[in-house]
Amino acid sequence: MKLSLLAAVAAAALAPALAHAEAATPPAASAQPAPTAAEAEAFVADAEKTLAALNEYSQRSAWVQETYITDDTNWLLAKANSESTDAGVRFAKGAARFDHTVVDPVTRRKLELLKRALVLPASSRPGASKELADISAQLDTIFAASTVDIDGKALTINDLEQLLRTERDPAKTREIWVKWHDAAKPMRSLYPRLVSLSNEGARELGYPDTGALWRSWYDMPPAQFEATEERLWTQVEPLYKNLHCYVRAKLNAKYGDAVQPKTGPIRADLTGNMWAQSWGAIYDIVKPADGPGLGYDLTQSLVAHGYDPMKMVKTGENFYTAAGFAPLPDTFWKRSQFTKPRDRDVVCHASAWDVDDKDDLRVKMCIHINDEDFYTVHHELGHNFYQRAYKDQPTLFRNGANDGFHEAIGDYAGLNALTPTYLKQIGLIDAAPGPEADIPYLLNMALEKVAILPWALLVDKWRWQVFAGQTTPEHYTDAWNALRLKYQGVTPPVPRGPDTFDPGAKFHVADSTPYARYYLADIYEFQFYRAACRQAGWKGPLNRCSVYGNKDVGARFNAMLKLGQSKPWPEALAAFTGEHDIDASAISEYFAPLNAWLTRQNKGRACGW
Ligand code: X8Z
Ligand code: ZN
Repeated sequence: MKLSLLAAVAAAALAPALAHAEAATPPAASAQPAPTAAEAEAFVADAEKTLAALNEYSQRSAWVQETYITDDTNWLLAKANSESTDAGVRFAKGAARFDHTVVDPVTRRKLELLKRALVLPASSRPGASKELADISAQLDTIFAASTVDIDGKALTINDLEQLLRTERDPAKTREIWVKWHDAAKPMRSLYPRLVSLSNEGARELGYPDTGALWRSWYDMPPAQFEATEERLWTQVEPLYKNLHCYVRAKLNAKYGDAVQPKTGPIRADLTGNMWAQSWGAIYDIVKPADGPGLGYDLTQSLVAHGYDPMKMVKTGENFYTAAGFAPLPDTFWKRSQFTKPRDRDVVCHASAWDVDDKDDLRVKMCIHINDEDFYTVHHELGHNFYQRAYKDQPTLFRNGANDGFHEAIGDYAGLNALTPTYLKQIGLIDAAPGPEADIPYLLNMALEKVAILPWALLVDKWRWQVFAGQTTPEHYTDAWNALRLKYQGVTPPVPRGPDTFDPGAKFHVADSTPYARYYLADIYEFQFYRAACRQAGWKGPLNRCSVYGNKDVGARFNAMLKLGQSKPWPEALAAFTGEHDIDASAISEYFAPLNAWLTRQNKGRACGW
């Protein structure tokens, strides 16, 4: 989802009624009586009106900037974002004045949301928000507009990602990896200032640092959120280690000891992905040695069936309309960006927008006709259908139950849409393979859904350390690669020098988009999917379930979506699943047959790194 700085309204999840321990409340104004409930309500009404207008202005500025990057659009966006940040800080501080006022629960929730709404706050010192917005725009532009020379061609990250999917020469994958990571070097001198400006703002709002603010978005104390992430990791780590062990052995068999040793970490550039966060592109290398295999190649089917970007998006839309959702508005088709324009720099990283917070839904992608983007289309549209489902909520509740929910909606659709059952229903394959294809299918899914888990966990662990001052600028890349080694068990193809800024090679770091959301989403989506399949009365293996076309399930799903963030997320979760907590048992259940198979394959191997 695309969030403006202020769309804090968009980025934050709601916190419980009272401030958390980590978020200090400003000292009570000495002798003054607490403001009244009527004053609180008037304050909230003003905030909603003002923020809605500023948010729309920022979104429109961001749309123009991201689809046409120039000095001028950067300037316009930075100005809009700085004004939004100033207002966000003003309202966050204003909301804290009502900490001791007795108000109705809806007003209380809105006040709490306002206090933690910003992603990168700035202090109220004149010029602070503008400087922060300028730095943010510069970082974004370095990421989106940088090119590197590969065989005489100037390639952007969008091109490099495609290249890495299919390049199998390890000297070449190393070159691509190193050149792109080196392209982030100019960010190194900018990032410390972003950190200190944003921390200055966070402290003014009563948080120890920006990381503590980010951890306060989940309807629980920040420390409990960290513990929740760890609990989930304990649940899924053995599965990841099993997958890592198997994939490493396959890479070793293909490339030999000199390129990929039998033990130790996996060389990051060999995974078919710049960040080693999804490994689906190397399915051809790691597929089971015997057996019938997947039975089809989705990328080839899409090409063979004449899919173009428009058809990809129409197919994605159809998944949702078949569940009972209204079709996307005409403006979606007129205003979205589906392909990369030839003549200008744009941000290709996929995003979904709700420009006026009502009906002006859009996606911005640079679609390639392949299985990955088939999935991503469903992912992005999930954001749009969520946005429309909660559009009648008051402004401050127009957001996901938490940011992980927002990411998980389209992923839930994607889990259904990738099943052979569904692909056959929409004519992309002639026949759905039988149970003999389950292991190849689950392996292919694990290369995406299991491989991403440690990565999705570590990106914000790194940022939390940086915001807390535990990692200083001289150690940015070292600390990053230490976390990559610890959680993912991957290593850069070459040692990285002190002038590098490897975290900046990832969109969400350059763009300051929080990342814990993807970790949560990877767990929630399987909870949603299992619940949907149970509702549909599915009795077979989870991986073969598709609820495509089931309007009863669609109606229950919509009931969760339309809550927006009006309720704490456990209530939204329970509305659809009957479960009240985030829990990795659904993802474990889904992959259980694969986990058993991997254990057999890994027999005799020394797993881990
Ligand atoms: O950024 C995204 C989406 C847009 S919200 C395409 N994702 C993460 C990434 O690309 O790193 C989806 C999966 C993780
Ligand atoms: Zn997303």
